[in-house]
Parts: sequence; structure tokens; C-alpha cells
Amino acid sequence: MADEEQLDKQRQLDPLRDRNEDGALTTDFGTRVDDTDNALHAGERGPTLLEDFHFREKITHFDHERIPERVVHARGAGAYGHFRPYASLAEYTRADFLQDPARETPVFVRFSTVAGSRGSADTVRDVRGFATKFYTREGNYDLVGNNFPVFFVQDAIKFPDFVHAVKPEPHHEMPQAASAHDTFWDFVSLQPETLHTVMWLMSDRALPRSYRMMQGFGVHTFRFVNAAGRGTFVKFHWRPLLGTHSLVWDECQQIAGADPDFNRRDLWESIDRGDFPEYELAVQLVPEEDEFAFDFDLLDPTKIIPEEVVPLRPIGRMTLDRNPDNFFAETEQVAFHTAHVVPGIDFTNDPLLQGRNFSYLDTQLIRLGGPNFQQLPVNRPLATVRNHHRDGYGQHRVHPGQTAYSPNSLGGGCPAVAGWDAGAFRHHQVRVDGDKIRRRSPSFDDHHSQPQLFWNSMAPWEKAHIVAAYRFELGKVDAPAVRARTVEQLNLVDHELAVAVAVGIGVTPPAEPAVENAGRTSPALSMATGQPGSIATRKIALLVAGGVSGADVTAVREALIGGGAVPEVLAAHDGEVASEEGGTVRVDRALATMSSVLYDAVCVPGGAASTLELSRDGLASHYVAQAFKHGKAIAALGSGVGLLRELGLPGIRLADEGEPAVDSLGVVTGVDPDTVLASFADAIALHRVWERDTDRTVA
Ligand code: HDE
Repeated sequence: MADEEQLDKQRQLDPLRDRNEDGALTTDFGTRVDDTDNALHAGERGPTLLEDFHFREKITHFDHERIPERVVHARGAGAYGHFRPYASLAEYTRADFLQDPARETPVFVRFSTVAGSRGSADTVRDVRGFATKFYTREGNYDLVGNNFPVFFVQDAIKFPDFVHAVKPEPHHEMPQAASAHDTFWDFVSLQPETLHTVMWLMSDRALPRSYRMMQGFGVHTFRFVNAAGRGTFVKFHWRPLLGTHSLVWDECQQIAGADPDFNRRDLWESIDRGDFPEYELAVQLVPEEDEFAFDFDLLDPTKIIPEEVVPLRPIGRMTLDRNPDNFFAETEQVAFHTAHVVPGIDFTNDPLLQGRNFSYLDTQLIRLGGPNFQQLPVNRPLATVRNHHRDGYGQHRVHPGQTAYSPNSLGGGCPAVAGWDAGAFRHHQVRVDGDKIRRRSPSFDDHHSQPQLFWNSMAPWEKAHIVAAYRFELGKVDAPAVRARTVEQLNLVDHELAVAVAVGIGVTPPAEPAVENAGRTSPALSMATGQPGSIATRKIALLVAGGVSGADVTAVREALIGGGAVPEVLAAHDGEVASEEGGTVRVDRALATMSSVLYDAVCVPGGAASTLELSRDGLASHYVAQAFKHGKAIAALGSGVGLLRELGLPGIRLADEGEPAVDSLGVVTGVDPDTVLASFADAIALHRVWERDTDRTVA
């Protein structure tokens, strides 16, 4: 356990932060150096001398800078924060960090994509990792989750096959960070247990707007254990306070070019601004005696417990409020491990979890170069570490004394093991009995009911996006048999889905449904309902040119900032533009550097000359047209409507001259700033206006 004053992770890190702020440049062994720009040569034009220890050390260190990237989840972004429970959970778990609402536990969270390499784009279609390290006083607890509640395979032994199938194909190493290729679809169409998670992958859940607007799930059924030793099954859910929101696919592909760091930058800038990401931790609790009360197996990681069956119970809140100081030292070297558990949280026999408990330790050994990775600053627990582990590469501890074994008498028997009552972890006692077999339980066999439940629960626009995603992905698959097999699999989920996909990819649609759709839904699965409506932290572009109404710009900025949004003024050039009132308006960004896909909404303030200039600029028109296509809120004040009028936005009514305000499917125009801005804010808070979604492919 840790002492009270030890429980501040930042205080622990402080002496390790090497600021290089003043003083002379030195070698790694501390000798000052008089020149770091010229190596030691024999004569001005002569060869470099071996004697130049500074040159050799500098180059050698550089040559060794790289470590292997993570085999999966290579690309990520991290942040520090803290977690606080709402109330004591002592009834279910003895985990110390879940006992006292007055106590904060420091955390480090790393978000990631899965398939892409370290330098790949953020906005690819992929699962997102959501891994949290709680630095508790009883040791580090890692909740290594994803933003989907289910996983592709049921048994860890299938993980290498799955990852090899989704990663770039081995002969030419293409495509990067994409599942839209033959080997992925070959594998998943032959392995029907993947159907459910693939359905999530084809949904907009795979395209999060922000790590701050993304759910997280522990996926497996874990076990809480209380002080009396009673176990309770538990599923973990993170719920973002800003709601769960996604991008659209066309937008994602463009962002991958306009700003490949889109999600990483969003996280960094939000924390920098003081818009701290917040998530509620909720649990689904199932008494051990109800283990077999469901029509699926609790140990099967391809299944959810529908929230309507076992409601979520919010248990605490996490706030991320500090960016790391050094990406490599912290975000790259953080080492998560599913078996980093604390007393009161335990495993189940989920065969995926059991395999992960081996893999995460193993992978850190190769990635971080040996068994002392727990001593790296970001990984170092706040709890005191005492044991007989010794030596190894990168050993930073100096262990005085004679004894490094147990039992010993020469070292006074120290350190001694503790009991459960003294805060030791004790594996939950369950009776295990069985033959040694390579076989899965028949209770893992149903691969179709839950994908169907997911499909049935989607709003029409969500269904349309799923169909479009299957068509896109399979459209990139060359092998006709793989396309056809995928359609066959989908027909075992839902006939309408299978037909809609088949039509788009040139496969003969199945004539008959292979199964009857049971019609079950779980409304909690849809992103269309139950989202908190707010414009907080949304980025809004204001398009301006010379002659813009300074009064409009001020009104828009004030209204948006008042709601917690982040407006930015964009013009053809940086600096400032003249306002129609004879003053100036400061420009935040040059239009050409900030594509429309990087904002949540766009506003065109009034000013006749400004509108005329913007209308002549293809960029500004393209900007608004793109925002429209992606379902974003658009506003134009006064004469600003002229820019929109030229675009001929389908199905949209724009305000006539002098008309106070018209809100037509989130396109808000008019001369009355107050009314226009109020409707604009409502439309932004909806996230997107899906009714005018022009990507729709099925009704
Ligand atoms: Fe992972 N996974 N995983 N995974 N995983 C790794 O560990 C693995 C799985 C997840 O930000 C690796 O340190 C196996 C499910 C996250 O550092 C590796 C299996 C879930 C991260 C590994 C799974 C995850 C990883 C690679 C199937 C959600 C990034 C680097 C049995 C519940 C953590 C590393 C970070 C990373 C193995 C399946 C989440 C190789 C064998 C299910 C968020 O150990």
C-alpha cells in the first residue's frame, strides 16, 4: 500500500522531468561539450576521427532511438487525469479505489486505433482502444478496453489469425490501417463469430468524432469480489459526458489527408484549453447465481448484455486534465496489462481474457526491452513495490542488502507476504473440473442473434451508413467468392441488409431470407437517441472576407463562446480583414489550411462585399457544400445567405431578403442574429442533421 503523501502521480513524476532549461550542453556522462555542430576531423576537409566520443555517442544514441511499435494499437494518444467514485461499492468489491467518494485516484489513459502503424491516420475505419491505468494505493489496475463492447473472436488462439488478416497484406504491405481488403474479408466470412463485431465496425461507431465523444467497454465479463469473498459478475462501460458521436465516412477519408492527427490533436487541444474530457464509469452487475440466466454465455466476448436486460449503474467519473510532457516517455512507453489487477477485481474464464492475461506481459518484454518496464516513470505504481526481482536490462532500483530470496532469515524474513485482510490479492476461489479438450462450449455457438439485435436497433441513417460501409469495404475486395460468402453470412442476420449490400457489390442477392428476423431491439445501441445536447467544445468556422459585418462576427463569437464552443474566423489570408463598419476583424486561420471537415459547423456572417468576395472564391463555396453533405449545421446572417443561395442546396429553404430567420434542416438563415444563432446552436447540439444526409442508400 502507499502512504497518503505518495498518492500523487504528478509529484512522483516531477523529479524525473528533465527540463534542459539552463546550463551547458553535456554528453550522457556529464562532460560539457564545446561544439555539437562539427565533428572532429583531421583537417577541415579530412576524415572524421574515431576519437570523437561526442559524435559517436550522439549518433549511436540516435541510431537506437526506435523501439518496436505495438503489434496492435500502435497509434495512440494519451492523457493523465483522475477518477472518483460516486459512492462506496463495498457491497460488491473490496477494491480500495472504489470505496470512498472523497478520494481521487490518478489515471493515465491511452486511446488508440488498432490496425494502423504508429504513423497512420486517426480517422480510419477501426476499433478504438480505450485503456486506463488507475494508480491505486493497492497497486496499478489496468482496464484495457475498446470502444466496442464486443470482440471479433472468442478464443485468444484466434487473435494472431485475425490480426494477420486485418493488417496490411504480407506480400506488398497494403493497405495501411484499413480492413477494406481481401484477407480481412476472407477471414471474417469464414469465421462467423466475427459477425457481431464486424457489424459494429461497419457502423459509425468505428469513426468517432473525438476520443472525448466515444464510449469505452471492458468487453469481457469480469468479477468483483467483496471483503467477504463474495463474487459478482461485472461488465465495465465508460460513457462520455459529451455524448457518443461519430464522423461520416466521406469526411473521415478527407480528414486523413487534411489532418491525420485529427483525434490526437482534438484530445491535446481540448485539455490544453481546459475543456477536460470526462467519462462516467458504469457497471452491469450480475449475481454469480445468475450465471446461466441469459440466452448467451457470459463468458463469450462476442456478446453484450443488453442494457435493457441489465441496466447500467453509474459508479464514478473520470476527468482527463493533463497532457503528457513527452510522447515517447509516457504515451509510447505506457504498458497496459489485463492482469494488472487489485484485490476486489478478478477474472472470469472468458477464453479471450485468459489469453490476454498472457499476451500483455509478453508483449511488453519485447517492446520495452526487458522485465524492468514497470520502473519506467509512467508505469511506476504509487503503491510501494517490494520483492526479490533483481537485475535485468534497465534496472533502476538499487537494492541494498544481502538477501534476494524467500524464505530468508538473514534479511529478517522481509519482505513478507500479506493476507487478504492485510490487502493482498487472493484469486477468487472457484471449483474447476474438466477434461483437457480443444473445444468450445456449445453455449458460444449463436453468432447471429446479436448482430441482428444490433442491426434492428439502428436508426434509418445508421442502417444506411452500415450498408454503405459494407459496400465500400467489399467493393475493395477482389475475390468474388469472398464477396458472395459475406452476403451469405449477412443473410443469416437480416435479409434486407444482405440484399442491400449484395446489390451494391455486384453479387446476386439472396432470393429468400435464411432466417426470420426475431424483431428484438436494444435502443441503447443506437447513437440516435439519448445524447446530451450541447455545443460545448464544438469547433465552428466563420467564413469572412473584407467588408464583413463586424457586428455579426462579434455576435456569433459571443453566442458560441457563451455556449462553450470554439469559434475560429477563417479568411483567404491570415492577419485581419476590414469590416464594413470601418474597423478590422482578426483572422484565426487561413481558409486554405483548414478544410471544412475539421469543423463541426460553419457560419457566414453578413456584409455585402464580404459575401461577394467569398462567392468568387471556390474554396468558400466548397466549404459550405461539404459541410452540407456531411450533415453539419450551417448559418448565414444577412447578406451571407448569398453564398448559400449560389450552391442550390437541395431541399433547403433560405431566408428571403429581410426575413428574420428560417431553419431548414439545420441550415439557418436570416437577418435577426439572436433567432438565427439560437437555431444554429440547436442544430450544432444535434451533432448532425441526418435528415438531409445525402449518403443515404437504404430507406
Ligand atoms: Fe489487446 N493487445 N489483445 N485487446 N489491446 C494489445 O498489448 C491481445 C483485445 C487492447 O494503449 C497488445 O501492449 C490479445 C480485446 C488495447 O497500450 C497485445 C487479444 C481488447 C490495447 C494485445 C486482444 C483489447 C491492446 C499490443 C485476444 C478490448 C492498447 C501492445 C485475446 C477489451 C493498449 C500491447 C495501449 C494492446 C493482445 C484482444 C484492447 C499484443 C492476445 C478484446 C486498448 O498484448
